[in-house]
Amino acid sequence: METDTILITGALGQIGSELAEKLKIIYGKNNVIISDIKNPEDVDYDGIYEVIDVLDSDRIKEVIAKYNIKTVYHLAALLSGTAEKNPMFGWKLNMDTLLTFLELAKDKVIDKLFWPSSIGVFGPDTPKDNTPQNPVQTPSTVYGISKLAGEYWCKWYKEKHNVDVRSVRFPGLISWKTPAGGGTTDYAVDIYYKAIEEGKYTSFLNEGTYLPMLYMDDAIEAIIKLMTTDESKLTEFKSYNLGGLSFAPEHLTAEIQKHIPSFTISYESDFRQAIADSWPSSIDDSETKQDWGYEPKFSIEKMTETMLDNLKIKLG
Ligand code: AKB
Repeated sequence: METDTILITGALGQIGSELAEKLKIIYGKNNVIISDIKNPEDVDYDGIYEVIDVLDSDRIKEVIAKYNIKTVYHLAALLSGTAEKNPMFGWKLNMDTLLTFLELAKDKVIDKLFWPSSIGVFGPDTPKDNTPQNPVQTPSTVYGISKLAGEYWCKWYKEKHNVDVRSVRFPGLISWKTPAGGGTTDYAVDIYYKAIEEGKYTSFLNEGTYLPMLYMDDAIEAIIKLMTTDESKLTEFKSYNLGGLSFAPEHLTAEIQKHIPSFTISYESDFRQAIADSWPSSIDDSETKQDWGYEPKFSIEKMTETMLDNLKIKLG
């Protein structure tokens, strides 16, 4: 595989921390530059770390020039819950920074960009079950509006300036290495921590709230597969649907109880219930499969086993 110098923004987050490790294996430690806003003294990472506030485009350009970066995975963003509480900052962070990287790609400073979209682009008027690639999209959150606008910007830069920007619509992502932060689907991560730490969990989403979800290993595989697919095979220039799992809190509870029989759940929904209610329950990703052969591997059973085994070690 050809060597590429890579920058990951928001790299200390849930996706970035796992993507960085995988990319280091593929491209080599010195070809993967990770960045985030934390001071280096507070970062435990085996590799090259740079402090970047993604709203500072001069700093981005400085780091890109320093390492001759050609590919960017731009992950820094505010998720649905946090953006809803801080709408103007959510819009600015999610939108301005995407445009910075699209402009850099247009000007040929970088060659390739990955940018995650989300099931947040769908809304209450979108068909809920097996949501297709291009249904009616009426997002009702700041996050969803920013992701939908971002998708159309990606398409515009591709069509007008032939920018190589690639994107997937992530569902809820479940992982144990780095906690999720600020999303509506976060309950599906928190529940595992609390199952081990306290043997019980109060869910901020109600029983019966089905959402599309994916285990992190499958999400990372999807990113890498999309980014290494021949550009000529890609036909969707906004963002690709990703299917995977679909479940409600009671299904995770039942799975956890197979390992921790005394585990209990209670329900106290908050403002995120309305967000979840506006999102799909399951996703149709047939166009994704057709274009670049994405195939997730983790079932709810395998995911639960992996989460509990690893968190037991991590949490001591
Ligand atoms: C969120 O809940 O905001 C994210 C997402 C589905 O994009 N996990």
